Amino acid sequence: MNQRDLPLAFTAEVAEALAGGRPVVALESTIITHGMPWPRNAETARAVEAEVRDGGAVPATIAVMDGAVRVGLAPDELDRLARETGVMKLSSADLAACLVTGRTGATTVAATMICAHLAGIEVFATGGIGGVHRGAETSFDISADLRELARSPVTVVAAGAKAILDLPKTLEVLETLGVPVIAFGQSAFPAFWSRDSGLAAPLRMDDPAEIAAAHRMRARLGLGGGQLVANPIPAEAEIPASIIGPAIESALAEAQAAGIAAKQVTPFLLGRVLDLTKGRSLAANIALVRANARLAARISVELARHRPVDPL
Ligand code: PSU
Ligand code: MN
Repeated sequence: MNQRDLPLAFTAEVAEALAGGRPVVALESTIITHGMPWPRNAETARAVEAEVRDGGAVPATIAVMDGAVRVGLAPDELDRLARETGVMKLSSADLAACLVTGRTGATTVAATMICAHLAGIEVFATGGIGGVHRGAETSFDISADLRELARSPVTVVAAGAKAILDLPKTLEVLETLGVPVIAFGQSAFPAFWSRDSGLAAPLRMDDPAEIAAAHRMRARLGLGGGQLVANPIPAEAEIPASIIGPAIESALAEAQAAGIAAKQVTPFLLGRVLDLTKGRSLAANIALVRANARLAARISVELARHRPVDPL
């Protein structure tokens, strides 16, 4: 497929970086529209972009606007997205419909992976991935993020998965799908607001160059799909289990009582945990997404130093 036939609209900065083989990091937009309240969402989006730049890479925040996948947003566009209400939350299933109807859409991890790959971007930073929800054995609520990790060859840097999910089941599904889950710099799988979920991560790496090399090795082996890099939240921003645990339990009980389902589940739980922790969860969320942007930039720098081997 010719990239010119795709509904992609690049900023000049991102297009030039990609053409020159320089490091680029994709960033998602659902965290802006559905994950954090205004105006902290806009401040965070700008801060995350600045972290990527400080790390020597070009940030490409991805969203759908005016019938195109925007790869990189100008500062005023980022602001508009952060303020706008009624933005669609786009997962794999919604992307095409949003493009043809001309609506504004924010990309989840799944949709951002699809767009990043089409745009030629190999690494992407976010807060936490979606996963297997608690009670999935009856609700069947399993995020499309997991299936996309198995399909799109993009390395995703996240702070693990949120403890609102069923983490053992999330790790099991990732293993079934053949997705490498690599804890960065420690052996435990991190749980978003806490550094240690109490579960061992399947793999551990301490060097961004190794993560980049594993990304390229997967391509050489013909393995589709990406890698999940689980980067623990900075220690100073961690929320103790005694505070986050009860907040999560209350949020889950409220969601169930209110009959919250499908796409509303994750935004509802994040919003309630924010209120119940009196904003502490938001400060943690901002710290971890910034840390993930820094690590993603380091990985993208390594990827740019080693261009892929041409296929025979
Ligand atoms: N993690 C956050 N904030 C978010 C999300 C994850 O800290 O807003 C979003 C991501 O975009 C992720 C999505 O892809 O939630 C998962 O939604 P669902 O569980 O409906 O697939
Ligand atoms: Mn879901």
